[in-house]
Amino acid sequence: MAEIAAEAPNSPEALESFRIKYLGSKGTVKALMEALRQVPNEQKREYGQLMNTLKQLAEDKYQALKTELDAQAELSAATQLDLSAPAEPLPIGSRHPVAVTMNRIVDIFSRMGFSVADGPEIEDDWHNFSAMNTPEDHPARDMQDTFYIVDVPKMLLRTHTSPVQARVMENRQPPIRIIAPGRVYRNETISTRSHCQFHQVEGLYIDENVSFADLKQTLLYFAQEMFGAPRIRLRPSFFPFTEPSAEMDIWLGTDTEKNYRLTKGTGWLEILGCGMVDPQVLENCGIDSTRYSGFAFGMGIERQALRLYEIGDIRLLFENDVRFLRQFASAM
Ligand code: 2NL
Repeated sequence: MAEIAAEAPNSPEALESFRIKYLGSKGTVKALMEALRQVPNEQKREYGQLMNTLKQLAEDKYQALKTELDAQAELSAATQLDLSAPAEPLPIGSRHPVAVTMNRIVDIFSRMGFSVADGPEIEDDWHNFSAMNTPEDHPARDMQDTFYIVDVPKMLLRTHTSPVQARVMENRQPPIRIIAPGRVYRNETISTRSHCQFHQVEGLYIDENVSFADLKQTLLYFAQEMFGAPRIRLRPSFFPFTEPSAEMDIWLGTDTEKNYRLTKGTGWLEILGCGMVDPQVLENCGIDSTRYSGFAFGMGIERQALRLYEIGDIRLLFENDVRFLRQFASAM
């Protein structure tokens, strides 16, 4: 007993030796217990009690030392923390190429005095279609093309950002100069695994005496800033919400094989749709069409991003593979 009391293991290794020596399967306590069998019967009681006291002493000592050593280890781990050490580097994300492209478009129009407007992605039939002069039997309204909310047939996922502009017109009077970037939804299949969500930017300019010449000059400036394109051309087109309507092409030329291929040998590349806002659309949104006129335009972002960064497959924009996205880390 004196021997146990004298022991003072002061490291985890010494404590383990202590445990093996006294409490292990070949230890002192075990050996003395074995010896109990040889003790004469009349002394067994006394010997047994002594044994138990001994065993208890060894176990108590072991537990007490273990608690103390554990506490010491914890304390030294804490004091060894170097709080002045630099932090582990965090992996920094980068902006998505669609976002970069959208920001560039917004930036160019901001410089011409347009401000950003936004609105709900779940819209009503009025703001998405009716106010925009889209007739009841127009194919765009078809279930095949539009996601309707189950049980609420007048609600849908917006198919363009025009409803944002419709809401602005309802809420304030001209001059209005806004740009509406955002997500839009079409019930189409790009591929079996990709969904049907796209990004669009639309613009709207309404004031007294806004003419087709204003539209042309605004979009020429945009084409020059965005693509470095020296020239644009406007081809007649049709949209329910503009009259007259046009598609805008930019001049790339056919000097390089890439441009030849991209423009199918014509030198011209289609970029966006535009037109003078139909007077009926202005009236639908509470604006006096005898006093005010305006122009509007719209373009898909994914397509511009593919062109800007020479990306070969639109699915790369939805898969979010970091090996692909990392390449745009410096584009911001
Ligand atoms: C395209 C063509 C266009 C508009 C969008 C518009 C908005 C209002 C009034 C009139 Cl509030 N028009 N937006 C006008 C012409 C074309 O988009 O190809 N988009 C992807």
